[in-house]
Amino acid sequence: NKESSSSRGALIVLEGLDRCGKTSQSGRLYKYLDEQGHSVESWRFPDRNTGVGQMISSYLANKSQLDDHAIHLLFSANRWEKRSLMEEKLKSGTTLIVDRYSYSGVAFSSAKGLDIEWCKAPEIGLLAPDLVVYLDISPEKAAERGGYGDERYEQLEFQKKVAGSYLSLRDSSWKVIDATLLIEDVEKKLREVVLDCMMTCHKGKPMSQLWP
Ligand code: Z5A
Repeated sequence: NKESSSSRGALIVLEGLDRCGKTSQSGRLYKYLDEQGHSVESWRFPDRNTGVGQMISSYLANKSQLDDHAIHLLFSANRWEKRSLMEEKLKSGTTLIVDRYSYSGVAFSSAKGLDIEWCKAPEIGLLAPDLVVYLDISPEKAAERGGYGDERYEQLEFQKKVAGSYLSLRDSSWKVIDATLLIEDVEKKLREVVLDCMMTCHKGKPMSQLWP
């Protein structure tokens, strides 16, 4: 399961409920690392630019209907279609800041009632993040941030179930940051854990695969 490597980039994943601030923080972190001279890219899942991503986008906009299992597999396929590029980038020394990953896949589908082990299965073999940061906010507080749009899943009752799913997925390696702090304070805490993780990857921490 492990591969040896040297001086590689770090795979940083941001997770959390809708409106927790992932997009804002990814942007700020990217800008900071880039200005510091690091090789860094900002990614997000779903990646709506691929063929699979367009099917997902239409589903999220309620323009198409799909069986819960089928959409789960599409979200997973969307990560698989980026896997080799992801590995290439990391090996060449580029750090990737990824807004949502397999944990979103499992949290959202299991919140609909799908079996959690079934949900985890198609993710096996994807690259394991070097760091998962959970931006912690209650569903109620998140809903207050500008309200929800028209996309599927943007409803308080469903977000409460997603929060419960995330809780059962979290392990002690995750870094949890209070997402209700001032945006600059979240940013500061995020930088600290990310720089620390980048250092361990730079020193030769091996890459591994889901689920470790
Ligand atoms: N999904 C899935 O089911 N399966 C999968 O495998 C994957 C995803 C990968 C689309 O995701 C949906 O797909 C998502 C999960 C599901 N559904 N939901 N819910 P998406 O990534 O396209 O959408 P999103 O994650 O929900 O993104 P978002 O709405 O853009 O939220 P965000 O990125 O976490 O937050 P933000 O845009 O940075 O901030 C939201 C607002 O809060 C904004 O006005 C900010 O200015 C404000 N904000 C941010 N931080 C703060 C602080 N600290 N204080 C005050 N206000 C703040």
